Amino acid sequence: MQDFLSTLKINETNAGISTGAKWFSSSNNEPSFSPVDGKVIAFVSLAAEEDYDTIIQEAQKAFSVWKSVPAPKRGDVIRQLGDGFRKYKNELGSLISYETGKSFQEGLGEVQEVIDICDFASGLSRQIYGLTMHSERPDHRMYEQYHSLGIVGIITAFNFPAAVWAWNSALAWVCGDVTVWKPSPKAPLTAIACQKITSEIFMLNQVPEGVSSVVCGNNDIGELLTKDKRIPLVSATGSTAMGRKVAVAVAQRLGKSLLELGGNNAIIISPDADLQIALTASVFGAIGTAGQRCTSTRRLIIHSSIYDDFKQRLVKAYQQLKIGNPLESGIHMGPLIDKTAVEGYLAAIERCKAEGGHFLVEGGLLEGSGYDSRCYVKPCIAEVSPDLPIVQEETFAPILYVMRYETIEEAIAIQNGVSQGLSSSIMSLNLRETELFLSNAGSDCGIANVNIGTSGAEIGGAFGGEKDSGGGRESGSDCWKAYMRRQTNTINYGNQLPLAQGIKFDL
Ligand code: UN1
Repeated sequence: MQDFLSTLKINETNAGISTGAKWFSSSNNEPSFSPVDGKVIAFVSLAAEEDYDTIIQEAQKAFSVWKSVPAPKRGDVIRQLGDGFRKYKNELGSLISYETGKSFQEGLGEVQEVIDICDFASGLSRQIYGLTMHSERPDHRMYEQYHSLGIVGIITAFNFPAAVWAWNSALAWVCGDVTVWKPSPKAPLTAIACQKITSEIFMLNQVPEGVSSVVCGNNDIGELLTKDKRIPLVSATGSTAMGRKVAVAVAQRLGKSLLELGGNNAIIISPDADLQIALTASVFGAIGTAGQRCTSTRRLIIHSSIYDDFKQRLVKAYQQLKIGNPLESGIHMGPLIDKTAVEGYLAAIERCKAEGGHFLVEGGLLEGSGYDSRCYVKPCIAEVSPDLPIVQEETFAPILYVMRYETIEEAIAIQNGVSQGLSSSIMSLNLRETELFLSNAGSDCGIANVNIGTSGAEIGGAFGGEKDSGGGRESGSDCWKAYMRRQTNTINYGNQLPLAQGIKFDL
């Protein structure tokens, strides 16, 4: 047993259902495998339908208490929660790296993202502002205020097994909501560790049982969440295909959904780019988290005048990448999450070749000692025409497609010419190009960056995308509004009842 597991109170077999201090087990124990060495890290018991119902009932009870706690008091608990995550940063970063295969540096970065959103939410708890407006009627006052919504269902993916939960739950909690989290079955131990850290802080503050719940389970639990009328908001992260199902199920019962789905993110590299910045950003974007971020860079759109030069730099950089155990220092890229992901990666390479793509850096499985889990692959680069069918799809793997352009308008059209619209960037020191890229005629994505890559957003901004990327916005800015219900209040302090729109009605 690794030290970080015992510090995080992960046992050989773990209950996977919890309302806080209370943990419930079931007879259905499933292993969580590490893609790093292929070993079983620990077992987790999964929820059945009856367990799910117990959790929702507890959450409903908790909501009636938690919503009455003043927001700044709730914010103070979340401030302490940030400190809880600071205390376990190394251990949780190690677990994330071991359970998902992302580099230890990225594991630490993910815990930092949890800490940052706790700090943000704590400040937010004193800034839940509504507008006031002037009434058209004499002696009337109008304003709007935000009230708590209820239970927020959170469905997360394996690639950000802690941060995306925290973006949602930290905001939901300061807004007076309670959360029920269904983590990815590929990373349940990270969820259990996060819940244990949370319940340690919540218990110290007498936060009611049920404010933070975890329900480990398979798709059936996700389906229960989406169909459940008791859950006014479902926030789901995953593939576009999954998002479509969630959107339909939640809309059917007129619930609200917040969807953060796939991306097909591109970087435009202009002749006026700082090529060293462009190179580092492109390589980190393409191979960070082994290409398994929704913000991963999948396409490079390079100006023809620098195309050959930049290609050479890229190939050279790829030759220097260190792939291996992500917990060791100096490793750039670890394994893919599992063998199914490896199959998807290999199939995409074959399709790309069949469609006419030409590989500048070949892909394939890495074999030999240290790669025993059979989840380690070679990051690869293919030269393609932008309209190849495979290039329209998000393959969650380190496959980078490069293509050339002649005019900035053409580059923007290529960047926008896919069904997804999450993240985008331009590398250029030319103000005319960068402003065009950011203008209404520019990128159609939820995130548009200049001289930084497509991944690695800060929590302070709103995170999310357009089109097939789902349209949701999470984390910073005014995203908290999604977790509350807005109420407009009009108050008459006069001795008449004038009606709006000047309507006369006398009795
Ligand atoms: C995701 O891949 O689902 O911007 C989230 C980033 C991270 C979050 C990614 N801060 O790459």
